Amino acid sequence: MDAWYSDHHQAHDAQSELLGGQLTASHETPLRAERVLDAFLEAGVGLVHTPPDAGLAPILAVHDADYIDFLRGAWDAWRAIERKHPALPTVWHAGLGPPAERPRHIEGQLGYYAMDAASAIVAGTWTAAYWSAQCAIAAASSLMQGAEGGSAAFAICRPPGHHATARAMGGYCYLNNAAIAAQHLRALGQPRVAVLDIDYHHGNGTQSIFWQRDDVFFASLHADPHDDYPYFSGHARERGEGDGLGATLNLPLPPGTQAPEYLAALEQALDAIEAAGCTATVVSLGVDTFERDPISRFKLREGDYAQIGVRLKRLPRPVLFVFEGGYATGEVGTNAVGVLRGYEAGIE
Ligand code: SP5
Ligand code: ZN
Repeated sequence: MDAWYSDHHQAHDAQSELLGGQLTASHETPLRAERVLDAFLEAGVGLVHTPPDAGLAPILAVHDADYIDFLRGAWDAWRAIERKHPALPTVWHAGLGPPAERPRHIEGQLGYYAMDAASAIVAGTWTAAYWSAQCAIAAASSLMQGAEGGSAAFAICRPPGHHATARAMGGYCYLNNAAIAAQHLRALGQPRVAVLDIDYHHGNGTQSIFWQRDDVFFASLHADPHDDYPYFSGHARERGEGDGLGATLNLPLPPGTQAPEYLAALEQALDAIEAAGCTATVVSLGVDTFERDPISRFKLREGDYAQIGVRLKRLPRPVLFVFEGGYATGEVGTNAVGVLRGYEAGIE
């Protein structure tokens, strides 16, 4: 399988995040994507392509236009009042009535369009997020053209995407690369697309984007939201609404989860995707389930990632892998590529 990668991601280095009451160095660093690229090349999985510019249309098919305008202009507005630090929100509506109205001041806008104080905007954030999404779009297109060949592709996206909703950033995410790819596969003719999210954190953004839709089936394995970020979604009782009722499946798992329980839950998700009659799959591939991940609490080991990959051969093809989280910089590349290698070995 081939991969899509853009070095524009380097323009986004958020520097700080608010974690545990402290402004600390961001865990989401440029080094992560470089490690994944290196591991992909070293393993000889396939070729690496630079995405062409498919423009804003596939992004606007998922995200609200006012949110995109905000992302594009936020740094300049922030720089006009604050010259030293990355832009981070400090105030939120928090569901207090009356309904929120977009404030004029950038400080208010940051809170209006953000779900946490861990996702800073710096000078290169928009450029990096835009090209991260373009990697996902190009990889999806390639699967429909049969061009760069094969029934699987890997988008080395950075910044990640699965926490971003149609109109909010958070969890280091600005544009929802996986949702944009799934929507793009729909636009290119796939009747029903599965999104399987195996990042440690619940893909709250992806879930919310497809919550009321039947044409994209969302299944996620993640830390129980009682115990970890994003806290406000990912419970097993959340199954979608309206036309989307039954097209969302959440499999929350406890802190300390190891491979046997993890793989059992994965089989459940794969059974549900099989039953849903999907014709293509997007995998939100986070490897922050790793035992030495600095912000997570599952206990998967290096060898487990190939085991995950082998099981994913049951997914409806074509399959697009979209890189999400994973913060143990020493192992993030080999773990992510471990899934791809297991997958390729598992395909007959
Ligand atoms: C894409 C992705 O994986 N985003 C994750 C964002 C998580 N941010 C909040 C993490 C809170 C962790 N709290 C436990 C700290 C342990 N020292
Ligand atoms: Zn994560």
